Amino acid sequence: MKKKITFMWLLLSMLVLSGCGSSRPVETTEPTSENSNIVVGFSQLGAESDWRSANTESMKDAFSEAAGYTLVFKDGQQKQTNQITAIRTFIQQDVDYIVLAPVTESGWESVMEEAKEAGIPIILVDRLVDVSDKSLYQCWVGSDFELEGKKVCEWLHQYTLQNDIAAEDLHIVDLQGTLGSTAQLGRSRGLNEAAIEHGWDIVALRDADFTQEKGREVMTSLLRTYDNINVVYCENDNEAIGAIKAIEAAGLVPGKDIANGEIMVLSFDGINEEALEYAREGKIACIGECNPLHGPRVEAMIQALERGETPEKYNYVEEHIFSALPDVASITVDGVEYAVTEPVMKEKE
Ligand code: GYE
Repeated sequence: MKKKITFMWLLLSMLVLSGCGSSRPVETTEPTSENSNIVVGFSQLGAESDWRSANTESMKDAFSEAAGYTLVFKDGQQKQTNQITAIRTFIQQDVDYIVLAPVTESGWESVMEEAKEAGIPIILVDRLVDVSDKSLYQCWVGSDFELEGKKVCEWLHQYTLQNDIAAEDLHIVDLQGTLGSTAQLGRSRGLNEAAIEHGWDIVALRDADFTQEKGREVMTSLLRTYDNINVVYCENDNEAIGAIKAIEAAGLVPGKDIANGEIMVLSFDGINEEALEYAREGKIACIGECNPLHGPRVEAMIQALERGETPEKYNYVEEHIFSALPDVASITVDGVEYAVTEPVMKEKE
């Protein structure tokens, strides 16, 4: 039951309703073929990282006018209240689909019910929402964040075995992503489980909000507080870049030689050229890839819905693991082997 209400049409009717157009005649002709685009409201959570910028670009490319879409894009600036307002605006505009990249998992129930009552399907991208009624969203595409965490930790475990580093000699700090986001929850869980399994020392966990500035700030303060940190697990590349700046500013060296006082940096994403360069230099020891190019995937889901099909509910993307260090050639997690590859940005799909 597609509405195909055009965006222009909708703006004109809003002008009439709000009275702004009352002094002028308002064109109220029926939509023509050129304005029969599918209208997609996309609530992006923010612009905190390079991953996010690549994701936004991928979505904008996929939902172009040329492809038959009108994209209404709203940047939530990392605030859930902004995203809720955006969704309410989309409902008022009677868009055909709402795509939501939620900042955190909780607190979406009521606004998603409003969309359901209005008959507007919601598609989730990247992170998930924690709602008991899963019919509030049609489907989701994103990464298995816990698996990403497990992969990076397994790399670290193998590295310590290769280099005779005792588990109890690892003193790790976790620069967490935005607390309560699916990416943070999964990656933090991956580390926590590996630490329990291997007996690693987790010195501290701190929120660094997936940004470079927070990464730098938090790492600076951790280095002042603790003198035994030898591994920093950064939950994205922007935090890692910030952490490296903090390590160097403190007169320390980011690198693999933790037995001789270097601090090993681990990270996620693999989309930021600066971070990939650091990985090639060994300043970042290992990056768990996180693929942001979801635009064509979400577009394919909308096309399936348009054809009356039911897309798979949960869609995980395949991801690699990067390291320039020769120590670990491959890792095995949950029975699956992953080759450790050169830190080179993967081709856009
Ligand atoms: O890793 C980080 C971004 O949710 C997968 O959010 C995403 C994460 C990504 O800010 O860079």
